[in-house]
Amino acid sequence: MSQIEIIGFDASTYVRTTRLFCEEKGIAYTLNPAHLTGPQDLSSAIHLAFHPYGRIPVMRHGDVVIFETSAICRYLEATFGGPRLFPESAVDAARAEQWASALHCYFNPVVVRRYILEYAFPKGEDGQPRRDAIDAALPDVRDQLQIVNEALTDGPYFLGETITLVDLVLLPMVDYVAVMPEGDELLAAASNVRRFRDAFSKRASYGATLPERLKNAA
Ligand SMILES: N[C@@H](CCC(=O)N[C@@H](CS)C(=O)NCC(=O)O)C(=O)O
Repeated sequence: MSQIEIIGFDASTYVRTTRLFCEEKGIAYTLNPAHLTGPQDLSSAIHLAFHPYGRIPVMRHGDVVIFETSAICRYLEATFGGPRLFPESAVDAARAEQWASALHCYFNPVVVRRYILEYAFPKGEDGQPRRDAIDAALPDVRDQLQIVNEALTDGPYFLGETITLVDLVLLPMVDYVAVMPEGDELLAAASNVRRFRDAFSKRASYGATLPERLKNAA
């Protein structure tokens, strides 16, 4: 049977979620940037044939091509063995999906798009991060972290001791927050989020998926 290919860059938070999923379940995969040499290739015809919205990750398994992180993980869960990462009980399954959806729709646009990407891809005239954009984002970043901090009260993970997909969605974003110039201060004010990251960082899947960019920052 053909191997799982994850198409995307290792720096991408959502690509890391799918890699974490494979690692946690013991699924062999390759990270294959293939036709992707840089962000500009996301709008190439070849990539749009895989992902009509020009995003990553995409998963290829033989003839099966899936885009969108949750859909990829659902396919992997249904196709392979290993520990369950989608909870079984109705309440836990709904809770995990509720938080995953909130992270995609509310947390990511603020914390990744308005804050982390401002540092990662500076848009200032002098090639520097735009200080006014970062300062405008920071109160909203703090609010988002507080909401998740509250959800992690029992912790260390969203559903307690057992890891599920939603934790794999959060970890890559929090890992970038930690290395931002304001990271220490932000996580000091969100101690459950810091505990979550500390617990996750002890898992083998964490080191196996650490982006080059974060290896250099550590
Ligand atoms: N809803 C998508 C989000 C994917 C996404 O936004 N990926 C980012 C990388 S982490 C991306 O492709 N960014 C490129 C862009 O926005 O042009 C999913 O769950 O896979």
